[in-house]
Amino acid sequence: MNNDRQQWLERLRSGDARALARALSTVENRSAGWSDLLKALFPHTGKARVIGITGAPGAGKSTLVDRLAKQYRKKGQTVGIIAVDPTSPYTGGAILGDRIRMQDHYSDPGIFIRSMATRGSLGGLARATADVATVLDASGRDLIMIETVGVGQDEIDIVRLADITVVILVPGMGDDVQTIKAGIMEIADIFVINKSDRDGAENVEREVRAMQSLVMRHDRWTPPIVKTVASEGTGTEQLEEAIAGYESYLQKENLALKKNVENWQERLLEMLRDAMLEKARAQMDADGGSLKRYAAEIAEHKRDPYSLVEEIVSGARK
Ligand SMILES: Nc1nc2c(ncn2[C@@H]2O[C@H](COP(=O)(O)OP(=O)(O)OP(=O)(O)O)[C@@H](O)[C@H]2O)c(=O)[nH]1
Ligand SMILES: [Mg+2]
Repeated sequence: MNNDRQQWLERLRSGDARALARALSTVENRSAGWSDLLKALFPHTGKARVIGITGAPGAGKSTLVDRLAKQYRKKGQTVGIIAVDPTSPYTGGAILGDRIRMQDHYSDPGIFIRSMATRGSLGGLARATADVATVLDASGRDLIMIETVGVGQDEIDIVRLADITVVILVPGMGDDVQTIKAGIMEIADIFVINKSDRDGAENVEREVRAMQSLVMRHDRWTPPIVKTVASEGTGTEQLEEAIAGYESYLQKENLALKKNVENWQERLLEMLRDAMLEKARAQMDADGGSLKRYAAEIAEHKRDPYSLVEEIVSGARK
C-alpha cells in the first residue's frame, strides 16, 4: 500500500470527517480501489454497535433516530447514521438525498449522517449499506443507526446487518398489526409504538402482545414494547434502556456471536452471488455474446438454456 493511502487510512481511523467522506464515496461508487479499501478496513471493524430502525413511511423513524443520537452523544458516544431511501425530510428540513444539508443539521461532528437514496445501486442496496456501515465502523463510530422504510425484502436484508432491530409501529395503521409484513414482525428485537399521543396506542400494544403469545423466538427473547412520542422526546430514554437490555441479554446468553455468524452466512451468499454473476457477465462478453442475444437465441429455440449456462459457468471458472 502506498504512503498516501496509508495516511488516508490512518486519518480515517482517527475519525477525520473528510477522509471518511472520501472513503464512503469510494465504496458507494465502486471507484478504483474500493475492494482493497474494504479489505484494509475490515480488521478494524466489529467494534461499533449497529442498530436498525425500521417502520412504515412517516412512522417517526428519523425523529426517533435524531432523539436517540443526541441521547447517546450526551453519554460521550460517537454516532453514525445511515438513512436508507428516506421518503420524507430528515429533521430540520433537509430534502431527499441532500447530504450536505443533512449533515449541516448536526453542528456536532460526533454525529455523522449519510443518506443512501439510490435503489438499484451497484451490488444492491443491502450490500451498499453494509459497506457504508463497515467504513463507519472502521472510522471508530461507537454506534451506527440505520434507518430504513420497512416495506420489503431489501429492508429485511438491511436490518439483518444490525445487532439490534427496532420496529416502529404507529396507531391507526389500518385494522391491525397484521397488515405489517410478517417478515418485519419477526425481525423485531424491540417494538416501539410511536405517536402514542394518538388514539389507539393501547390497541396496537394489545395486538403485538397477542402475536407474541403465539410464537416463541428461537433465542427465547420476548421483545419489549416501548411507547414513545418521538416529536416530544417522550419514552426515548425507555427505548435506550430497552436497547441496553437486549444487548446485555445477547451477552449473557452468548448470542451475539451466534447472531453474527448467521448474518454472515446470508451476507456471504449474497457476496458470492454478486461475484459469480460478475464473472459470468465477463465470460459472456469474452464469448462475444450478450444476455439479450443469448435470450433471443433461446426464445427462437436456436439453443437450449441449460447447455448455455453450463458453458458460461465452466468458462468463468477457468
Ligand atoms: N403526533 C406525533 N407526530 C410525530 C411523532 N413522531 C414524529 N412525528 C411527526 O411525524 C412526521 C414524520 O416523522 P419522521 O421522523 O420524518 O418519520 P419517518 O418514519 O422518518 O418518515 P420516512 O423517513 O419518510 O419514512 C413528522 O412530521 C414528525 O414530526 C409523535 O410521536 N407524535
Ligand atoms: Mg425518515
